[in-house]
Amino acid sequence: MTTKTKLRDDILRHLKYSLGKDESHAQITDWRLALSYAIRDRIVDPWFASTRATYAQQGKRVYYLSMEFLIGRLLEDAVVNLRLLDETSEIFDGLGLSLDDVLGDEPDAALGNGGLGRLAACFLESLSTIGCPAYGYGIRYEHGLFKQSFEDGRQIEAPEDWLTQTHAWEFERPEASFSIGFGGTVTDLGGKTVWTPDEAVVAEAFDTPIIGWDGNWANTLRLWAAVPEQVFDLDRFNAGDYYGAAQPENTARTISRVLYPDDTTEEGKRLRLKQEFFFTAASLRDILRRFDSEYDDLTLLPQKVAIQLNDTHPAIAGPELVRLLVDERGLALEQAIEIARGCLSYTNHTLLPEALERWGIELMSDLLPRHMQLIEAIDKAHAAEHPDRQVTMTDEGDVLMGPLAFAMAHKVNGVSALHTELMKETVFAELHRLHPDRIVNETNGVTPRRWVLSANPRLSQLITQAIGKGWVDDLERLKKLEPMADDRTFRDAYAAAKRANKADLSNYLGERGTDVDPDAMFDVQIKRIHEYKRQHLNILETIAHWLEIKDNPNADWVPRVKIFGGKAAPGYVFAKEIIHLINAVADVLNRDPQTSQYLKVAYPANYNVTLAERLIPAAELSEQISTAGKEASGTGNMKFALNGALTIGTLDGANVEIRDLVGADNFFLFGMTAQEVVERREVANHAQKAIEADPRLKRALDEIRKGTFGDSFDGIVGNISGPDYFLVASDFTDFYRAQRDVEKAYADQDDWTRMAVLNTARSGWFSSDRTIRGYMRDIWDAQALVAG
Ligand code: 73E
Repeated sequence: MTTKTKLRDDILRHLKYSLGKDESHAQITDWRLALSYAIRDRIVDPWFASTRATYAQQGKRVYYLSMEFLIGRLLEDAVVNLRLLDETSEIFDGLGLSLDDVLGDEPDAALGNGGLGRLAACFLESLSTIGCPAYGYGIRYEHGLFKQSFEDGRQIEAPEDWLTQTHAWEFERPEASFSIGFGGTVTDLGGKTVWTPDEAVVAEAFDTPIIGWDGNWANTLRLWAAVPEQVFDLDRFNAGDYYGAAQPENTARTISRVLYPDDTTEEGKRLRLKQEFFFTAASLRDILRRFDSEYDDLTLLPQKVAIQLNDTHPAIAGPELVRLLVDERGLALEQAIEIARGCLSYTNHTLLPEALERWGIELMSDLLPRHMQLIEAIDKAHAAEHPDRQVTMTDEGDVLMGPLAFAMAHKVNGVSALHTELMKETVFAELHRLHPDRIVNETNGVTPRRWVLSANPRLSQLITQAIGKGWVDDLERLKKLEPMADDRTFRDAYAAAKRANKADLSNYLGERGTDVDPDAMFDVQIKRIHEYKRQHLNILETIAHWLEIKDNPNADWVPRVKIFGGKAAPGYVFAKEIIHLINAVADVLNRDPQTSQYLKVAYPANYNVTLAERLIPAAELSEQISTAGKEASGTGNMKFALNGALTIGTLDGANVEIRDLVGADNFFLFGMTAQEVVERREVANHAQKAIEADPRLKRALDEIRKGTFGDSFDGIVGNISGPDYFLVASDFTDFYRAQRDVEKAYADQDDWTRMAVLNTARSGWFSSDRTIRGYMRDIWDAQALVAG
């Protein structure tokens, strides 16, 4: 039987016997589930084989602890990685259905906010592709990131409810559950410290297999759901207190109810700390249980277990692991700290002060009294080793999670070369002086399976025709495309693929109310809305350019569509005003008969992984315009470069490395450097000076102020004209200049394509496979295995 016939039979069998549906009555969801089960069947064997190989070879396991896994849809990934896409597509053609519709029916699991969560998802896929034994550990949120819509141009949030739609990926593991305690008291029982919590919830495991490229290896994403120890309070029910009877259930479930919708801002919420401890403690218990099943010598732990902390969100792992080793296993404190540090390492993702976690000592003592004692003990031990130190793990009544994570990790990494250097110079300067070998850099990456092969099939086909299939798991082979930048036939084919992707996107945008010309330049800024990312700089430049077109509507303007996508944290007032302004500008410009043929603004709502997969392959210009020193890395920037969009950007995060690799001639640089940014802030009235020096900027601000876009947007205009911490005014003039350079370059379409080809050819280094190999070598000391 051929692969295709067998798969088809399996789909039909699942439709009938797993879903109980007759072909003639099957809905799209039934087909999606039938396909999912048939695909899942093909993952289970390699999954088991991977586990067996890890046990048989006593391999070191990597545990990636993360509050967020922005995995998106999984079915297409699985079909692609099993190399069954063509067969699957033909099967559904034969059934009179479109595979795109079937794949599109899957809920997009938005268990993350942005880059940090998406990075975790790319890492899981690369770990499986490489064959590194690994587990992702996180929270099974009932509600992921909120759904965004616009009303009168303003963001409206609605709850996300992916779990109400059936999906086939998770296996419930009621046998793998742990009771996690909070609060209570600590007592000394004859030299033995005992923590007696006064509240407990059960962490129940749900496993999702993550299959790597070519289907050889699969790792597990284990997400914890919070369930009550006692489902129901029968006494209260019998006493007539029907609502009260359900209270234990509610209190427990609240912990895994919803993802915190903040990206790079931290909210000091008790529930957040509970979530962090909940999943960290459950994961550590699970890790030790697995270790105990194989070894009986705790000093082997660092040789067999690597635990990566994705930012400080799981940093309570330090004290908790020490507690398990000291209080429950009887080790001495110093030895416990050493063993824990041998296992733990910490990734820092941001230097923004508002995102550096700190928890009130009072809250910590109340919720985790034993951990508070151990944090003080860890701090004291560190002080004893470094008598001249200034840093402390507590400050002004708070526990500082960054220094704590640093002290408890054997390696601490930044996510781009620039960010790692800034870590050494600023936030961790003193800790770096005390531990000069601890900080390492691991520049982020993205998985080419999702972000090129499946998101951009046209480009992928072209690449494979040109250089063979090997690039998919050896992305630096894209280098072989370099000479083809000078090959006319290849360039034409490359441009045709881009043009077709743009046509698809313009249909999509058209269906959502914004008609755009597929021959215009597609200029895209997609990411969380944040002042440091400066969407307001982009829209301000758009207004200035619009005014310039209006002055001279008959000139030969390069048509452009400015596309925005992104959500604002619900409590972030300034970011929400930026959203409102973008929509208000879109409203005016798109209806302007003089200019709309040259300049339009599109802002599709509810930006998520699925929408990113549509936008990136169609993009020609990638906006990476953060204030230098503020964007730790960025990963969208890498996806764009791989898909042949040219970057307009500052020297920030991984933009620096992108520019180094693709070449300065193929990158539109503007703006101040991180150093210049610091100096500029010292200049008195820097914003006013910049505005007075640039009449275009002044005019754009006046245009907003006078109400052309409905509202007067006092927050934005006032900020840019006043404190302007993110230096929108000071970077405006150079940004405007760089945008005109972009237009000049775009006017020569063929040369533009040449530059785009070079971007693709030279971006192979940004594969997350390369990043993971770096972590394995520099941080985890982990080896890849082969499943039998
Ligand atoms: O530059 C990005 C980076 O590419 C950075 O802002 C982001 O992480 C990406 C992956 O390394 C990030 N997210 C957060 N901090 N940095 C964060 C902070 C608090 C809550 C949720 C996310």
